[in-house]
Parts: sequence; C-alpha cells; structure tokens
Amino acid sequence: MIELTVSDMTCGHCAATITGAVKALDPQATCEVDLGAKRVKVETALSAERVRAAIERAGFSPAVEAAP
Ligand SMILES: [Cu+2]
Repeated sequence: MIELTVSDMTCGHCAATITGAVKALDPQATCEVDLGAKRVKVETALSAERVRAAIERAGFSPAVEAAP
C-alpha cells in the first residue's frame, strides 16, 4: 500500500483524475482517496515513484508518505 499526500486536490473531479492517472498505468490498481485528509492510498504493483510521477503529470503536487 503506497500512501501519498496530495495537498492540492480539492474535489471529486481531482479524485477521479488522480484515480484515472494511476489506472492508466496499472488497470488493476485500487485508489482510495480521502479528500478531507488530502491522502491517497494506492494498492498497485507499480513503484511509489511511478505513482507519484503519474499524479504529478496529472497536474498535482503529490508527496509519498509511505511505500512498501
Ligand atoms: Cu478538484
């Protein structure tokens, strides 16, 4: 489980964009977005860095908080 803080996501559209960006790289990935806490939990075979970079390319400023 990779955990990221994405301080500039604000709404459901942001959550959908982030989920889509991760699933574009790993269709099996599951994303759990907590807008209130600005946290995203991702279950995926991708590396934390690839997940972080994908979210950044989608226009956000993610920081990896925990990774396996
Ligand atoms: Cu939004």
